[in-house]
Amino acid sequence: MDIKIKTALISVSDKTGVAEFAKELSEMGVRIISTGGTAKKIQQAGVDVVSIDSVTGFPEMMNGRVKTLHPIIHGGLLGLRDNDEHTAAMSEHGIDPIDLVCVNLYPFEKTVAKEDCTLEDAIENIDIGGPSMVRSASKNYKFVTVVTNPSDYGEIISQMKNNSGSTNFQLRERLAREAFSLTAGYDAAISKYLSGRAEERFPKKVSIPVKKVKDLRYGENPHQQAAFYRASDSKEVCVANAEMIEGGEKDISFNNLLDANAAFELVKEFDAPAAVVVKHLNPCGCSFDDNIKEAYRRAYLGDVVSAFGGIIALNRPVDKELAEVIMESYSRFGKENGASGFFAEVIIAPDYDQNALETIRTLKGWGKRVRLLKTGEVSRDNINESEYDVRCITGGLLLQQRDLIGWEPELITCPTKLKPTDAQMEDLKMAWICAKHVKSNTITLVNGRKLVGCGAGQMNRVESGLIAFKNAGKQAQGAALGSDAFFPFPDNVENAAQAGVKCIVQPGGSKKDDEVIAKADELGIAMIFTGKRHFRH
Ligand code: 93A
Repeated sequence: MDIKIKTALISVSDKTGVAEFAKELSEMGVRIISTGGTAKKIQQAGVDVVSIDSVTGFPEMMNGRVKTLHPIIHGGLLGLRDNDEHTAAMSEHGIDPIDLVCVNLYPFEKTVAKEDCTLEDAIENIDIGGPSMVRSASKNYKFVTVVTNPSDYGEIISQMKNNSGSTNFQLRERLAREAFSLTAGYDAAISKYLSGRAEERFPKKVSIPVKKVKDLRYGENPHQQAAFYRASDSKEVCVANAEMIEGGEKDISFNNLLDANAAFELVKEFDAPAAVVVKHLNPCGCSFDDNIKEAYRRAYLGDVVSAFGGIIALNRPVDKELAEVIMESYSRFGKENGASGFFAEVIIAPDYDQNALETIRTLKGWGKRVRLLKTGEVSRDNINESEYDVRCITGGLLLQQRDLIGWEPELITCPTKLKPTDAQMEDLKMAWICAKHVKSNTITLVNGRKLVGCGAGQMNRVESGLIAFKNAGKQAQGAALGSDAFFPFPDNVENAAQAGVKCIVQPGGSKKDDEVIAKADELGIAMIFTGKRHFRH
């Protein structure tokens, strides 16, 4: 079927030959609608043009992001001329048919090929309106001619000239085929570019700027030499950037730095005053409270045996009173609670006042041995998200983004019949945050804002649970349980119920979730799913 071209819409980025094409069309009596830059170019050649905004009744807006995206345009392209309903809709809404679309797209590939191309440049060069018109016209090629390549202008004009201003079906079909292949290639280029950017996060060559701080006494063991380097562009409030204000009798060690980092990264998660005691990279004590002294006292009492020789992290400055409470755990209340003795290797806190320092120094015994690290005010605003988490394997390095995700209330679901109470929810949140900072497999137990049990680094999750329950003893009664990854079987739920656990937080997503949920329902446990896991290998 031949279709006479009465109205043409021209909107091109590559303006090669467009003025001549428009002139020829115009001379055959075709009405030409056009967008900003194209209209200007055509007008300069002395050809009459109708501006797109006078057709749509809307100005081109948002820096040109919206210019042709309008039902007046897409109705004119998509409406079937031989369908009564379509033609009725067109006349009802004042939509004139558009018989020819001449479009070429924003030069996305050329833009991203430039060396200095920014993400913003690339995004702005994703053409939306152009491909939309091309696709609308191509879908309706029975009636509409779509031109996407200046090399086709000549053939179209000559066919129209020889055919009373019409194009034939065969030509329109070929042009539509080419047009769909153009938009498919265009989208593929965008997708490829964006995937390439994902790869760029981990470039082929890595250079992480670091500055040597000092040689360390030794590494993990006395027969290993070691040194401490600081990432020179890191502004984060963290152990690496902390100031050692009291060195103890021996300088801070490789293991002290690792443990201090583990302790401080956990205490940083809390907005409320919080205290953490870490041993061998895992927290054995953690608590928060309106009052930092109470938070410390409860953190310490979570596991007085493991706290011996631990690392204490606080997210509030240490004053004399807090220093006294810490000292008391060495003497009176530590002993009252079953500790045979106590000392801490490191205390890490935002600051220490003069009286606190004197209190710590005057204590015979570990007061002289403890290393004090001062970090400055704890803030999560300056966490450097682009920083890598670097791990070593023999002969290589592994890089990953840091695990900066914490508690995400919008992702939480509760599949059990019982729902956690507000108080349980608070403990579940803490159990979850603590689990994130424990070596996998992890089971944490929190009761009344206090970490009371922790099973870390076991080769199966059941064993981690059993350790946590044993750790907690009576404190497991009514506790909230956190698991860093899903339960593959219901066995952990059974053991938890036996220990007195009343609520559970875990990612969910196991093949056997149904069985796990059924077990929790049977045993009267409220369980929530976080939808994300926190492996820490
Ligand atoms: O930014 S867009 O995606 N939004 C639109 O509504 C739109 N309509 C046409 N880009 C749009 N276009 C594109 O503008 C065409 O595909 C063409 O590449 C270009 C022509 O703009 P001008 O005539 O102002 O030079």
